[in-house]
Amino acid sequence: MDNLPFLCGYVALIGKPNTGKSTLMNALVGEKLSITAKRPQTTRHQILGIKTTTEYQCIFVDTPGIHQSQKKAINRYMNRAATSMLTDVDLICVLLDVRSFNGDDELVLKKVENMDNVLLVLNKIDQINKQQLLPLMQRLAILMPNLEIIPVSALKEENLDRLMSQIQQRLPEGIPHFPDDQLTDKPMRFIVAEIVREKLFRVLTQELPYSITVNVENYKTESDLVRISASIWVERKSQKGIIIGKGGSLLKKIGSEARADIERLVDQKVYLQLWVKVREDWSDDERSLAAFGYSND
Ligand SMILES: Nc1nc2c(ncn2[C@@H]2O[C@H](COP(=O)(O)OP(=O)(O)O)[C@@H](O)[C@H]2O)c(=O)[nH]1
Ligand SMILES: [Mg+2]
Repeated sequence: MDNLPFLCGYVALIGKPNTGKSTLMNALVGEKLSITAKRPQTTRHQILGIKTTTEYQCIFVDTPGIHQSQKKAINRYMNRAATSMLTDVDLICVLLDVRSFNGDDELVLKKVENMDNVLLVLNKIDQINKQQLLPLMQRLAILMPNLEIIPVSALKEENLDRLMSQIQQRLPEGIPHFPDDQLTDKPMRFIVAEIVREKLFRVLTQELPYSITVNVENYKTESDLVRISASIWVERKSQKGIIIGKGGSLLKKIGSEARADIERLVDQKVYLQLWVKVREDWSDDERSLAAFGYSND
């Protein structure tokens, strides 16, 4: 065993929005790094999730979803980002949602049809029974005859061992690119902002969340706790009121749910202070965002 070469490679998770890419990455890495939500396109940035064992280091690349509508600039940008990285990775896992296989998925499959380093991951099998699964597996086998198809449930963590061993078999030899305790390429400030953003997505039901930005102003590790303060930037005063809620109740809920997630992640007590601010002069804020840089920590 000891003489086996170490394996290290990049594995892209692609698929249309909502197929469970972020959920799967979190499940495989064992930590909540990438936010997930019922709404499509919650993942705005590309994020790495790193899983290191004694045998391999697998670097997952979670991407914003690929989808057909190219009308909006932001969608075009996300499509480009998701597509351009395909040639840089060692393996591509295409995620498909058993309940919603359609033309958008075929578009994604088209992108990888001439590549040989591809696995098909049929996700959300907890949502259907075996009789329903079989015809879909057969249809995919005809469509993509050379590809291994692995049915899983990212949410219920079913069949992930089999998926992981299929991935491992396809990783190239190589020395680890990251220290073995590093879970992501993003600094904690970034992850914290994402966690707060996820909570906002969950509690706010209207279009509002898309215009929200979260900025972590302070992140300080002290001997017995981590002290964090963050601002939630909105565009209008009325939105500020909605987020704060009656007597501050909603903001409190967002804060305590986010704190629980962050505590689990950093394995330490967390003191989280949240502010809601109206973004009246966006250009100034952008400057300050750049100043924070999302890059140190
Ligand atoms: N039932 C079920 N739901 C899942 C599964 N995987 C993901 N989901 C849900 O599908 C939604 C979208 O997941 P997400 O990971 O954000 O999708 P992404 O857009 O591809 O990153 C979320 O509500 C997840 O909880 C699964 O295996 N089973
Ligand atoms: Mg996602």
